[in-house]
Amino acid sequence: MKISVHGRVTLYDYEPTADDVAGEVLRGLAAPDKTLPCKLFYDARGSELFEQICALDEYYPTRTELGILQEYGRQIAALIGPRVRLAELGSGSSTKTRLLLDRLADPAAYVPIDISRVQLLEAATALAADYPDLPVLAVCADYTQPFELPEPPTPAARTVAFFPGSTIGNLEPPDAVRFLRRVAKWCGRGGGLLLGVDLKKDRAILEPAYDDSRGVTAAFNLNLLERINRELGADFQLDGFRHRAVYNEDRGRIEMHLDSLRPQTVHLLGHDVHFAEGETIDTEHSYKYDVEEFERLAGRAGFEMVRVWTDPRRLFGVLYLTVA
Ligand code: AVJ
Repeated sequence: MKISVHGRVTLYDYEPTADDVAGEVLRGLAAPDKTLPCKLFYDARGSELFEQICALDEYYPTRTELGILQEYGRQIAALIGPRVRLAELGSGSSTKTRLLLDRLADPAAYVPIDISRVQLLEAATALAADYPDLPVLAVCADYTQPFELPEPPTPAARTVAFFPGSTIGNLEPPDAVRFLRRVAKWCGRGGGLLLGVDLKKDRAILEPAYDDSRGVTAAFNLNLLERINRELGADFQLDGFRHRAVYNEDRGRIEMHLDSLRPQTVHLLGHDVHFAEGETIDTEHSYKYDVEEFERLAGRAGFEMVRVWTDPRRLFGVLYLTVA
């Protein structure tokens, strides 16, 4: 891990190497059912496309969660309490964080954690400029891998993890439990977790959110192949694949795919990867939960539900949990 200082931001760098990325890509494409890890969406271009997704009419989660944080921000800040070390998992543009920071009493530090180094530094330096008294300790990491949470310059009263956007839905439920156990360890007794979760709903709302009319989500999905071409020297032909999103109601998840439109062979790091016509790469699962269902899952990781806030249409939930 490397530590560097960028203005008022200290960066703790655990960025995955090109070798880590290559290993995961090769493993995913060698499997009988081809997959690619969704965390690879977020290179500089992918992060930009994701910001565009968040602004789409069809993509309700971002604006719904922002509305909840706005409406109940004072209650949330009161539950979190003074002198918090606020660690945000997958901080992206840090837009939602500002709603919290504006209401928190004397926060001890903000610890944004993100896999996209470019976006992390940009967001963290902008935020540090707007909150001159707040220590900003940025961590570039794949947060599903081990890393240490930096200590604030003056001790915090408690640690609260902020995990918005329903990103927890990207993990398979058993992995989500394992991951939340690690979060519980970081936070310790008396610590908390403020988490956004996308709720189960009709597929007529879900599917357009992941297959928008302007094709931004399709571009976001296809950028994965472009990135692999760019970073690993592969030769994916982008017009040979098509974006598809379906709601798998039995498993309670949106599944995003890239379908091969013809038989083709892709060359990648000395390997030939064959695709039959219609063969698919599974690129993302986005699990949807009922509040009770999520409460049980979090309970298995040692969290106790304190409060739930939702929007009037019950599209999205913001949950506050503490370490039991
Ligand atoms: C980043 C996990 C919140 O699953 O809704 C958006 C990613 N993928 N459109 C989601 C995503 C396609 C998103 N999360």
